[in-house]
Amino acid sequence: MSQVKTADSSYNAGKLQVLEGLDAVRMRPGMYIGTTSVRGLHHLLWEIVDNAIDEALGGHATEVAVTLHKDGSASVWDNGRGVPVDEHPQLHVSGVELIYTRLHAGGKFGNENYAYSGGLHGVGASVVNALSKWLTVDSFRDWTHYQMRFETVWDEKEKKFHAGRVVNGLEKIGNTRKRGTLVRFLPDDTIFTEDSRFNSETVSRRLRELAYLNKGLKIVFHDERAKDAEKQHMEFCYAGGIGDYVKFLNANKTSLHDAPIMIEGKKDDVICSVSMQYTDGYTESVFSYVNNIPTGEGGTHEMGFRTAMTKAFNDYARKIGALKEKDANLAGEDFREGLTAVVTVMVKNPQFEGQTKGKLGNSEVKPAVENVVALGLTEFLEDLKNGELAQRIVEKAIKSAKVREAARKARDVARQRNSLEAAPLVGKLSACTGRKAVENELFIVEGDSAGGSAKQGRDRRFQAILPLRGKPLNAEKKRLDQVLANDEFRSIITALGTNIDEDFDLSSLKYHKVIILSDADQDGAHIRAILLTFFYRYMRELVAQGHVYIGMPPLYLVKRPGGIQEYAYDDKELKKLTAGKKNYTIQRYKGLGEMNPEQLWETTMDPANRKLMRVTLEDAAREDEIITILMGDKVDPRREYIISHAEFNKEDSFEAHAMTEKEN
Ligand code: TSJ
Repeated sequence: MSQVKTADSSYNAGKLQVLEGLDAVRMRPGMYIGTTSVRGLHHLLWEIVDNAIDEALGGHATEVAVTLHKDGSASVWDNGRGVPVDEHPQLHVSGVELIYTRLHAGGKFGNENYAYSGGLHGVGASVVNALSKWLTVDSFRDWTHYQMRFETVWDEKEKKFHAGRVVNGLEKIGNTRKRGTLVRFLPDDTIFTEDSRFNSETVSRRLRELAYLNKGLKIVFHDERAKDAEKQHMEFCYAGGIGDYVKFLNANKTSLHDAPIMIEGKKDDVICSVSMQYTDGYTESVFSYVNNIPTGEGGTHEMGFRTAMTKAFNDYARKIGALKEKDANLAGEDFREGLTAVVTVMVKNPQFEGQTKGKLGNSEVKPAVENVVALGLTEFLEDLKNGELAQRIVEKAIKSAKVREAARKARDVARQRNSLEAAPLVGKLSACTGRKAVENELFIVEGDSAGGSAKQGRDRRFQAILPLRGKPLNAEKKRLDQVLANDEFRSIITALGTNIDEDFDLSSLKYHKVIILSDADQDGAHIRAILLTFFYRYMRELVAQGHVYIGMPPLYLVKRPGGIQEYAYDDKELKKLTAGKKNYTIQRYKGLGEMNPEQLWETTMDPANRKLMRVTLEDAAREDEIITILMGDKVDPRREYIISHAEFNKEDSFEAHAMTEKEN
């Protein structure tokens, strides 16, 4: 393997520092990419993809392609200008070398065209280089194909790795008629020890999302590892941008109008696009983004959007006489009943706040978005050809206000009677004896029989069991009053002690771990999705503060001679357990009910042995989105989706982060 050149004129103190900078990334990868779990692994890919998308955003590229290769590497290509290859006047190294070896260097800095680049993933290509075994860059520029290669090399003298060193300096490979940049890298599996393989589902989902967010951009995805031809090659390109996105989200629902309401504008350096489509349902689904990054916790852009919507619709309602002078204004939520919307903004120097950094904090964005949306929406409503739709939305809102008022009254009565505390829990919840909420755990268990096993197997000092009989109803199609009327949800609300929605109070939480235990089959996945959607919609803080977990029962029991029994939680573990062994039998667990109380305790409930996945707000939001897509009026696509996504215990599906108890 080649060595790093020393003692030439370009080798100066500054450069040495730079290289040690990359080594530092390997010492503390978490500081740069947050985590070395699969999530951090994907951050590497998003960083590179972001750079290609930036080239398109700047108007220089029309196509981006991502390939997952069989050797575990990934490559990203765009048909833009090609990364600059000329030498930096002071540093005497090429632009390419600068981008990959200097922390925080790159085209994005000090360049107006790149002012809106992503703030969250923007760790720099150099970080990707530092955390890869090797990385290659091909630049097709000025009719010439240039190439450069970096490797993380072992230093025998110093007994350590040097991150991302140049092994092949910038070379002219030949002539070309192509333009663009191709970057390929192999994530270092000694860094990403948990899992160093890219997840096809995660990657394709995000690429599809990026295609919706960047109107007209063609994004191609190749997964050379996939067996299924259908999954090997996908193309995403949406001429309607986020308008197509809301149509996709509403595909299984009955929408009130065909063409989404589109609003676009720029105010004070904030570029803002909104698409809205109403359905005949009751729930509101607003998906927001800042510089192409999802903001699951909302923030100032969503606030501006809501304020503007409320104002524009109320003004319009008065103008057409639906609201009289004496009438109070309608509430914002009344105009959002049945609404699916996508709000996306481009912001300079975005500040991300909140637990998961999923909330936009920039205060200047609210008035800017408010201005753009109020103007655009008013224009839409006052356009005579939209009059009929506008009238229907106002009527729907007036109806919603009436129902809401009735529900509030009913709730007040219910609260006075304290009925939430009473009936549904009798004979259902098996409470624990301990009184310390911080230590206590509530297992929400699918089915009475598994509930019975859990009840017998648990440590009653701190573990409470709430069995669910059948499925709780899907919160998606229901109004709050209907959700409150459902016994399964009522018992969960009562057991947790927090109340819900506007009245939610985290400080009254009686169990700091809320653990969903469902079967590893379709029904189980469905129940889990419904529960997560419920928590996401009505107890969001519970998820945001990390109180919600998914219990992981083992999938297999391996028995060997001599009475040896071992459990495997996924196929990978099963392979490990049986590798090189003869004389064993495998029992596959289909449901929790197949385990006796001792087995359930040992494998799934005992904090010393069990596996839990902590649910992030992102995970819950994804379930919510899936439910939004699925729980429409049409049945077949829904079934198909559930079936293809239900095997959550397989490595490459549900992506909450598996953690053992110790890591928490
Ligand atoms: F991440 C990355 F940096 F490695 C990367 C960059 C990865 C990929 C897939 C693409 C890119 C990239 C960078 N694509 N296109 C560019 N463009 C530039 O860096 C560029 C090109 C021309 C000029 C110019 O002023 O002529 C300026 C820049 C910044």
